[in-house]
Amino acid sequence: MFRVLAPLLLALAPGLTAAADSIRVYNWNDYIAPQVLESFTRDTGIAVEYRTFSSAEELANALASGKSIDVAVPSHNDLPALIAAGGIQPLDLRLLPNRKHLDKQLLSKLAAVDPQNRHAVPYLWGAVGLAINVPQAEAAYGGPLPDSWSLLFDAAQSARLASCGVSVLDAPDETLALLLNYQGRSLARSAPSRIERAGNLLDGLRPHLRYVDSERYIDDLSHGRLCLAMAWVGDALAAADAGQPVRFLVPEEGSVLFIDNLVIPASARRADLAHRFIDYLMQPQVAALITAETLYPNGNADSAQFLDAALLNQPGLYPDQDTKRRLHALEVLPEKHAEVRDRVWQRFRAGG
Ligand code: N2P
Repeated sequence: MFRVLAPLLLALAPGLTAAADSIRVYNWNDYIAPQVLESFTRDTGIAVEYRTFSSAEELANALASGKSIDVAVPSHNDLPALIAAGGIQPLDLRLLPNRKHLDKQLLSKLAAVDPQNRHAVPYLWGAVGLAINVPQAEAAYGGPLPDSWSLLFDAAQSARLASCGVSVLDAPDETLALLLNYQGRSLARSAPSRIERAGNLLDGLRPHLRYVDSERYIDDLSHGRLCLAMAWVGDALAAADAGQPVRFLVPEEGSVLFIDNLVIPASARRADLAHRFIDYLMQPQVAALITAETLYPNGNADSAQFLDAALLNQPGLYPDQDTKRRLHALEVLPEKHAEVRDRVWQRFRAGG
């Protein structure tokens, strides 16, 4: 269950304290600055057992497994179900003085999925888009590329790109929302039969895809092994930073935004220390460091002063006005549709 990808067990020197304070943190892959974990342990004496996941499903399974987790990072659209199931604890705001640095607008948006912001504080957020290795993709496509999700969702177009490598995130809510939006519809308002048909369309694309995965693509994009990937913004920008001619595109049909949040699961053994960790991450300088390292925007209004101008103005990182108009927060899928979504997705991911 716990994939130990970047196992940073930052234990205190044995013997320093009899029962060392430690917390278990479960975060998305490539979603922190490792030096922040080190400085937290140095400053507080609290060790962090840090593990990562790469899909909402993996996090949901871990939370349902009963294994104790002190801090987790669910996306906003999964908060209502988690709260309803009693999967996460209300936060003690008195233990989170750095909460004052958070972006008020973002908090009020989040209140729609977490009434009064009782359970979650925003961590990082961002857009879903297409990461395109332009020279490779144009060569395979045979000319200039349309600024459209058709590159992926139109089977004739993705077939032309298959030779240089196409991938899709292991993210059913995002993918289905984008496909239905491309078809002029909305996932949240679609009947199960329409979700089923969307799944059939995805199955038809499957032969053109290298894989459905949210982690492998980061390295592959950074090494020129994929020319088109449905991507989360920071992962795409990381490939550009690695020197590849990769562009992050929010296509003309628009796209979805996610807001990922720090929460304390019901299974936490050390809610007290979890609050300290969450508060630590909300220091503006720490938030800035995390954004600089991950290339994801943060929810910390006071961190901007600690960000390099070059980073603040990096195209794509903080979406410009025009792009913002085309972005909408991922909608919450009605609980009764989760079953059809999961069935359709498992089939697609496995190979159509
Ligand atoms: C970064 C993970 C992004 C999280 N690799 C999307 N919710």
